[in-house]
Amino acid sequence: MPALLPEASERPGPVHEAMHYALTSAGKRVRPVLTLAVAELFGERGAAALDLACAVEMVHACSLVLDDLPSMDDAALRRGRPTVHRVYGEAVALLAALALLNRAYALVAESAHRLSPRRYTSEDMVHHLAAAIGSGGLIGGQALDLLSKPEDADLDLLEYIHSHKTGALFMAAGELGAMAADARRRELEVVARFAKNLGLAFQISDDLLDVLATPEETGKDAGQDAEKATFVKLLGVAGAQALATELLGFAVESLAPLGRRGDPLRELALFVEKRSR
Ligand code: GRG
Repeated sequence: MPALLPEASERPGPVHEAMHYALTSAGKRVRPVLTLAVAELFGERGAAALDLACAVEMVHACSLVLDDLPSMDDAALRRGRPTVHRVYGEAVALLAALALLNRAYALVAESAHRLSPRRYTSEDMVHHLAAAIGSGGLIGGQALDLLSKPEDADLDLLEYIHSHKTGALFMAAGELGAMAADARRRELEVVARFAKNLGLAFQISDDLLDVLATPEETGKDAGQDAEKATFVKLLGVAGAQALATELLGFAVESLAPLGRRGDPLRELALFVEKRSR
């Protein structure tokens, strides 16, 4: 993955260094694994699919750098190390995040061109990612996450926030993998349904870990959601756990049309169910 970025020694050094710092730290890589698992189950195993998966991780890394900024969550710890702005300053962190995002778009276009699936154009793939990130996707979810008061939160608002700020990138990760492998539209829908439920369950488990796990376990500050609307606040720990389990059940059910080919995705759902970081 670092080979897909400009060298840290290349100008502007601090921005490139911060990009490497953000991208190569010890994340779980769930989203790119989803892209690769989906591409592989539909028969695509080449290097271009790997680059596509790296682009998805770049978008995620960008979102984490922005999410941690003082004007957003003001986090000190991420992936077991100081956040990017704590090391490089706010201006460099912002520029590095934007540069990661830009690199991701370029990489999706390049990979799509190399893959050249029959059913999807390179524009389809770039457009798909852009829609997932925009104000109707991650940005929209993040905006309402920051602006909503916990007392205003109901299930509908929380579902909007979670499915946009987290679910949208899970969906794009899965769908891009399917497009890379030239999956049929019907198969793309199966993947989208799986990824939507998986993403929502993943965010609920993230909220649960925020109250139940230590910074040593998660690699990030605990209690970050104290001022926020979360499913844990609305439903309690047991209620949120039950909802996450139900959503993972829906995710796995939606894989039925894939038969045994869906097993790697079933494994991923199990990982989300059991995760402790
Ligand atoms: C322009 C890409 C872009 C985003 C702008 C800041 C923002 C809008 C959105 C933030 C979205 C966000 C950070 C949602 C939280 C998702 C989440 C559960 C993060 C933690 O994911 P893990 O556990 O992290 O997969 P690791 O470190 O393992 O990769």
